[in-house]
Formats: sequence, C-alpha cells, structure tokens
Amino acid sequence: MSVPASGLHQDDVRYLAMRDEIWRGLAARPRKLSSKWFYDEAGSALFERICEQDEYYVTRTELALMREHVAAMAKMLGPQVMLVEYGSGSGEKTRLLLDHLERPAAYVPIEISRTALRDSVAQLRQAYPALEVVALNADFTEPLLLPRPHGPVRRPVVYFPGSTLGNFNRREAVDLLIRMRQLMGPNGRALVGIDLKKDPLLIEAAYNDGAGVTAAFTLNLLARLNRELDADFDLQQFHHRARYNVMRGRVETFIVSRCAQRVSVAGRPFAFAADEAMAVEISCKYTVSEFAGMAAAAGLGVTHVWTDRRAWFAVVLLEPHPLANAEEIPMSIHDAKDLSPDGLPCVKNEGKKEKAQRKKAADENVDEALEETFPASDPISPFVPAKPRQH
Ligand code: AVJ
Repeated sequence: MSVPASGLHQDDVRYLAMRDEIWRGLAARPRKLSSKWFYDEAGSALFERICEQDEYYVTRTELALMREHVAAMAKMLGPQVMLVEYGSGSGEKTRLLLDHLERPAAYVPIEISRTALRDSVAQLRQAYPALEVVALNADFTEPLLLPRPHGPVRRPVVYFPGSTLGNFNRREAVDLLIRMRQLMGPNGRALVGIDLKKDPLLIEAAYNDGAGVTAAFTLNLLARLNRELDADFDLQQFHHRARYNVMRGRVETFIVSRCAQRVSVAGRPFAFAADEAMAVEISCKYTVSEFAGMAAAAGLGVTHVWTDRRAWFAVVLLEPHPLANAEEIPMSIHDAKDLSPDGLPCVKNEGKKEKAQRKKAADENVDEALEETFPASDPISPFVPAKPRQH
C-alpha cells in the first residue's frame, strides 16, 4: 500500500473522508468540488502570490483599511480581549490588531490545516512572547468550544478577515454566523471582512489575473488530487474559468475539461465530456445591507462598518442581538392580579373568541415584520429568538 504525498495513510480517517467527498463531488451532476481543497501547501503559497497581483485588489484593500482604522476597532473592543481567528493565514492583519488591542488576554487561531497552523503559531509566539496563544486544529464550520486562558478575559472577539465568508453560499454563511454567535457568547463581538459589490469588470479581472496565477491556483486542486489521491489528471487538458455572476453577486469559478477524457481518482474512473465544467469556488460580493440582513438572520447586529475610500471592502463589527441570548435576560413579570392562586402567571377568562383574536393579531404582526426584511422570495427564514425563560 502506498503512502500518498500528503503523508496521510490510505486507511487514515482523514484520507477516507477526503476521498469519499471528492468521489461524491465528481459523481454529482453538475460536478462540484469544495474550494476548501485549494489550500494545501502549494495552494496556500499560490494564494499568497495572487495577493501580489495588480488585479487582485482584495487583500491590499483590506490591509490598507485595517491600517487606517485598526486603532478605532481596538478601542471599541476594549481591554483583555481573547482574539479568536477563523483561519490563520492572515499574519499581517492579525498583528495589526494584536498591536493595538489593550492587554489582549489570548490569541486563538482556529485552522483546519495542521502545517499552516503550526507555522503561523510559531511566528506569532516569536513576535509576542508574552501573549498566550492557544492553537485549535479544527474546522470552524463545526461546533466548537472556546479554551479557558490563564488570564482574565473581558471579551471574546471572533476575527474572520479576508472575505472568506464569501466562499460560502447564503445558507452556509448564516449557519457559520450562528456558530460564531454561539462561540463568542452574549458579551462577544465579531469583526468580519467582506468584499463589497463594485464594477463587475474589476471583480472579474481580480479572478483572471494576466500572469495566470489564479488559473494555476485553481488547477492546483487537480495537482493535489494527483498527489494525495493517486489521481491522474493531465493539467494541460483542463482550464480555469471565473465569471462574475452579476445577478447572484458572486464570482463563480469552474475547471473545464478541454476534451473528452477519462481520469482515475483513488482507483475509481471518471469520464469527462469535452467542455464539461466542474464548479470549484464561489466568492460572494455584498452590499453592507445585504450582509446586515444575513447577520440579522443569525441573531447578530451590525454596530459599525469600516471601509476604504473607494468602498471596495468593509470590515464589520457584529454583536449578538440581545434577544439571541434571551435565556440570560433577567425578567420581572406580571402584576399580582395576573397570578393564579398557585402563584403561576395566567391569562384570566380568555374565551375562545379572545384567544382567536389574540392569535390573529400576533400572526399579522409577525407577517408584517417578516415581509419588511425578508421578501417572500427569500428562501431563508429569519432568526427567531428563543422564548425567554421566566424567572
Ligand atoms: C481567500 C477566499 C478570500 O475568494 O477572493 C482568490 C480566494 N480565489 N482568488 C477569494 C481566491 C481566487 C479568496 N479568499
């Protein structure tokens, strides 16, 4: 039995999970592979090179905006923050924040790639020897618990830069924002980077750089499958295609087969038709209010927005909607007259008619509120706070 270049043994659960997910994606119609597979060592290095291309404005713009506003951000977050970062690839932005936060309590990077995590943690420990760094080798889309650092924490803050949220569709993004809210707790905050809607030609150029680095980045996915799943993709026989879908507000990236061909992946054959496309990435672009709508659906409110001069990118401060943590709100209820003889609250003498009226009024209110923020065509149901517990 051969050991693939990834170092994962063929009976390792992670190898099997990857193989099965890739097989499923290649067998689906249309074929679809997750963009999370882009980031092996070669892919991460290629992404760094993308960031240096003139056309790829995203990273440069976010960094400039962080430089300009980081002091204000740090001031709003306050002292003794436990900074929890989703992903760990963004060394420079993280340092900016850590440099400006008042007595940060701990830094907690959550990163799925072991090697990426190891490298960035080593660098950070060197730069901030006094800072407590707790590395979590985990998938941030899964449920997580925060570590308890040695020092006192006044506020957990989730930092999710880079517009990585844009790689998730609306439903997945709302789920991720819900997890974020649960992780940071009622006093927590989140700083999320989002790429804003702008001239479609500028966006499209950013994902089709002239030097072909993005194309190499996309096709590295196939190279990775060759390395790690013993596949035999001929990279010359596929090409990269990225288009900005204006109506959906997202870049959609595909790998297209140049000809009819057969490929084997981990021992399983797959046939591609000429010009058949495989979906490999979406990169959503938002308006601030579209994003605020998603956040609201996750029980989060936007309390501040920082943007660059051209309004190409935004970093958004989120806090939990008070009702999202309704269990923790102390409540004083009911006049004595509303209590039944056993001391429990009750609605007295409500007949069938009153009850029906009350129900109708409540339904109408809800319908109106829903219609305003979520037009009927929107398939996502809004956030509904849990019923407060009565103390
Ligand atoms: C790292 C996810 C923010 O979607 O813009 C860059 C990845 N893909 N060029 C993005 C990417 C193609 C990038 N993110």
